[in-house]
Amino acid sequence: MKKAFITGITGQDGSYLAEFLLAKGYEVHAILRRSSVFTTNRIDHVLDHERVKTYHGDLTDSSNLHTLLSRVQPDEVYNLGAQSHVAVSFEVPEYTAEVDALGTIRLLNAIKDLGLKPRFYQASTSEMFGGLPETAPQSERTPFHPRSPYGAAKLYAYWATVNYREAYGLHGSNGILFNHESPRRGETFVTKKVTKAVARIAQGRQQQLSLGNLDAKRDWGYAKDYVEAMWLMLQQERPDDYVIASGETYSVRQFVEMAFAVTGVALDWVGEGVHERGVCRVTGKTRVTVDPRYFRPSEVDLLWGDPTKAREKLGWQVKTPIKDLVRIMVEYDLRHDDYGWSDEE
Ligand code: NDP
Ligand code: GDR
Repeated sequence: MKKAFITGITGQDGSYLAEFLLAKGYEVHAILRRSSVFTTNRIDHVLDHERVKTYHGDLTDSSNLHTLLSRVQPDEVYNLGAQSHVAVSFEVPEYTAEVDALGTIRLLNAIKDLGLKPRFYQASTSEMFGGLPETAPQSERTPFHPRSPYGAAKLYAYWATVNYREAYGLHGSNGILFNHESPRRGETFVTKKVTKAVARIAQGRQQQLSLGNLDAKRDWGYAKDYVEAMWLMLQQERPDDYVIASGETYSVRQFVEMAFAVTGVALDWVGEGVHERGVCRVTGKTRVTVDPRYFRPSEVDLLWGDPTKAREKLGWQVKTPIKDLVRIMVEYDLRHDDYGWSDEE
């Protein structure tokens, strides 16, 4: 039986990956951070599984990682743990680097020092590209230009993984994943914020939705599809780096439109100015407004991935087009208004 070690299991991707690996027959070992509130909503349904073992742990604690890796002796390590919010990284840049950049080197170094030979997955990101329009569509050959402390920290972790591969023969792969969403997406990311608000507006329980930059474009996919790509990378004979994306790009404004369309509520954008452009009326009284509070000091304008290499080498491609993803998210939010997640999607 193969053993996987996961950091970030309580997050969106960690929860889907744990389900995926359990279905493949793996033993799943994972670290949980101590918190004053419960953080296991997304994985409560797998925590009692006989092949799931959790330990208190943190990417900021080298000795903890060393002890756990020595004890578990994993066949595969998936490093998904991170301060993953781009806007927040401008406010806590040092902490973001501590976890996302140095946390990765701590994990890599513990593996090396212990003489372990697991296959290693690093959760790299399209944020490393910076989304300059002239670089789109972005592939594995596109130059990096991070536009946030998060992107810069993730770039360090990307190169650390490449370096341990070249210097010590680590089977380490970077998945350069473009945005991927689901009903389990954190509620401060734009898609979940929109689908939740749209569901509540359609039910007459909310009037206003305040957003930031509606013109930013993202290549959005379904997280459930994307965790398979992580696993596929570690099943290859040779480690490598792969862009994982849908190959399509849409603006935040278009995402809002698609979400309202699921509910049948009509939208009517009004105004021409920077802020006014974002103002729209819904059913006469409800409005989507732009609040500069959500603007970022530097924005990533256009993410549009070219997943050709993943398709050719991993045999991976998107199964869930964006319209289906938006419908899955909105319909879930129409059924569930509580904080938390259900494994029923
Ligand atoms: P989430 O924010 O949903 O989950 C992040 C996870 O990291 C949580 O389990 C969190 O634990 C954990 N974590 C945070 N800080 C630490 C720490 N100091 N030590 C250990 N664990 C920690 O992210 P996603 O699931 O969306 O993303 C997974 C990974 O993929 C992240 O690294 C993210 O940066 C990256 N990524 C995500 C993309 C996306 O579109 N979703 C695209 C590309 C890359 P807790 O619950 O305790 O906070
Ligand atoms: P992103 O995701 O920054 O791409 O990072 P997010 O959903 O936060 O933002 C996407 C785009 O929407 C714009 N936006 C808003 N964003 C948020 N959060 N809230 C708003 O109200 C809002 N209004 C407009 C943003 O400016 C941005 O352009 C995600 C994370 O999962 C990262 O960890 C991951 O690496 C990247 O995706 C790929």
